[in-house]
Amino acid sequence: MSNEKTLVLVKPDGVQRGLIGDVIGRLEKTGLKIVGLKLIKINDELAGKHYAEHKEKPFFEGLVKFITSSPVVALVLEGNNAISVTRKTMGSTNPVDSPPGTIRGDFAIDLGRNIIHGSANETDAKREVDLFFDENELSQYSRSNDEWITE
Ligand code: D4T
Repeated sequence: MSNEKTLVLVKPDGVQRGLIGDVIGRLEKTGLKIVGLKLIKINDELAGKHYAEHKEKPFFEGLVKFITSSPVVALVLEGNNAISVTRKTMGSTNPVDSPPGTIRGDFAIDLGRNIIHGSANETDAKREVDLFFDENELSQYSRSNDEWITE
């Protein structure tokens, strides 16, 4: 689909390691527009909802413990193919399989400490944006250079 919104989290490891600026900077430079942004502490309830698909997995408990262990930065990015562009910029789930130049490839070495989350598809993106942001926390605006980013 052309114009999309996607949810990104700079996970606790990214926040603790001082990588918020690097991560957001890389995503910003793609041309995607930041339409929502906040620092929040995820509680068990929100973690359970966000990772509902992994409830039965052996790593679920560790995942919830990790994602609730420190604040995260949540952001909503908007633009043409925002979901796939963000996933490409992030790299693979396992940093070991992420090439240099991707966020995970450059900043991470462990599957359970992979710095960033990005929505996997349109259905997840809608659900996750709604889960983390109220409608009034999202901004609609145009940028003076939009015509130099999207034809
Ligand atoms: P997230 O959701 O964090 O963006 O990651 P992905 O979308 O790329 O990957 P995922 O949903 O399959 O995994 C969610 C989260 O769980 C961690 N994880 C995953 C883990 O700790 N052990 C595992 O074996 C797997 C598969 C990493 C990301």
